[in-house]
Amino acid sequence: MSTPTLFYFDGRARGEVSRLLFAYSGNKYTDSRNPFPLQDELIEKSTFGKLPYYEDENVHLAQSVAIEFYLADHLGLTGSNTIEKAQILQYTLLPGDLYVPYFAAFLANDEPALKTFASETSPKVFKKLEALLIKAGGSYLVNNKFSWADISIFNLLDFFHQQPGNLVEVLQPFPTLLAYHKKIGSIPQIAEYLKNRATTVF
Ligand SMILES: N[C@@H](CCC(=O)N[C@@H](CS)C(=O)NCC(=O)O)C(=O)O
Repeated sequence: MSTPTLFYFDGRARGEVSRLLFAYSGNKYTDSRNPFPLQDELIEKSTFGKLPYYEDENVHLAQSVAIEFYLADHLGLTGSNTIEKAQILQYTLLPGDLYVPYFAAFLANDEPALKTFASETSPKVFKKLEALLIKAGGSYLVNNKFSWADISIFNLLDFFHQQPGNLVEVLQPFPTLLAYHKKIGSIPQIAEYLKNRATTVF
């Protein structure tokens, strides 16, 4: 059996939920971290010419959320009925909505846009998320069960903890989200992964 390979850049962003799912599972994989801009060989190989891209002996996949779904489904973390599955998916698609404006501003070093992101765009989302988590009981986002949604939203909160520019300040008015970030981050396999994770710029 060949080892699965996850191709991404040397950063967290759209690759990190898949890495966290591998860490949670304990399954072996090759964490292929590639330079930017993408080399022709990888543009050719990947489904749509972008990363992340995933390969194992059964499937070749693009799109971060599709790769996450594939990994999470093998772990039983994608819900047990249609409603749960759809609710989990709504959370796992949310980080991308914040990555788009964040990276547009971050990569352009656009200070005013970064300020708007930190003072308006992201707090609006976290206010909603905090209320949803409280309504769900404060521990897990969907039906009181640990799922892919929790790994994905944990990673979004963690992204805010890691990014420069004191982005973590955005989370301070949301104590339930902060406690949730701590709790999911202390799941033993996840805590072990985070302890050994190298620092990257995104
Ligand atoms: N919707 C896609 C977005 C893929 C994407 O835009 N990837 C970026 C990095 S996050 C990329 O490969 N950029 C390199 C390029 O466009 O050459 C996903 O979620 O995987």
